[in-house]
Amino acid sequence: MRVDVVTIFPEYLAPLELSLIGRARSTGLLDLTVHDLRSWTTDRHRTVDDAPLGGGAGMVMRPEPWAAALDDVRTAGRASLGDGAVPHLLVPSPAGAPFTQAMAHELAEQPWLAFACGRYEGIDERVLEAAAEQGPVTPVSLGDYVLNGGEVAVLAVVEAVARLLPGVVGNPHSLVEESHAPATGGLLEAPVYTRPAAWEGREAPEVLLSGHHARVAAWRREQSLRRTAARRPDLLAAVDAASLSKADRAVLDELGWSVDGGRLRQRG
Ligand code: 6GU
Repeated sequence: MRVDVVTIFPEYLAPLELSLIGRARSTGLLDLTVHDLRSWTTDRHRTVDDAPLGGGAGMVMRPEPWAAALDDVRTAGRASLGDGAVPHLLVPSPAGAPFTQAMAHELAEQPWLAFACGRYEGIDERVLEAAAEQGPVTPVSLGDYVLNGGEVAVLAVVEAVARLLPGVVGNPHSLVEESHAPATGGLLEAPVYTRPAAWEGREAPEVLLSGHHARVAAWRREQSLRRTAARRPDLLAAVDAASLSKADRAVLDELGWSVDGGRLRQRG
């Protein structure tokens, strides 16, 4: 997969040289280039921003350097991926659609992603309009809170996507049962333990030492349901009730959840 990141803080992306993502880059699974937006400025002060039209607080990123940067990124990518190649442009923004594991799986199928990191109040909207005539553009948000710019979101999205590429994570089985994976049915993962079985007076759950695989699986399923009910009732409300066993329904009933029209609903 090819990835291009355009930012005014290239050093912010240095962590992408570490760990599994860094190794994926050095083994050629991930061809990632970070570009400094200021290379596409033409004035002596390398200006990238200006006051918002219509007034208001903060600054807005000017369209000219962005348009030139995205043009050059597209040209360079085509030289390496072929003339018909088009990047999927992701624009981190608190006003974007929430980034999800489902989106990570879709993006992991793409040959080429590009990220436009805004700072200040964001990028002039016409840059995104013009880019949308060249290929797909998706504004993405990490969640309902405000960061100073898109760089942290790029770190998160690149890591979430790249670890799904074949060969990036050593043991592909570890991708199967994690929280939000299709195999967990949209539930959170159960708590995990390792040795020692007794630590500072705290015992690990006895069932995990039993060697009884079916009992371990049933315990983990119950813990997933309890944890999801406590922490993410929104995820539980989205579960297809047809995927629930009798044992699942008994646990959920105890927690105050009933099946209603094929979905779960909290009583009271
Ligand atoms: Cl992607 N960008 C910014 N600036 N703030 C955010 C965000 C992104 N996601 C949540 N807050």
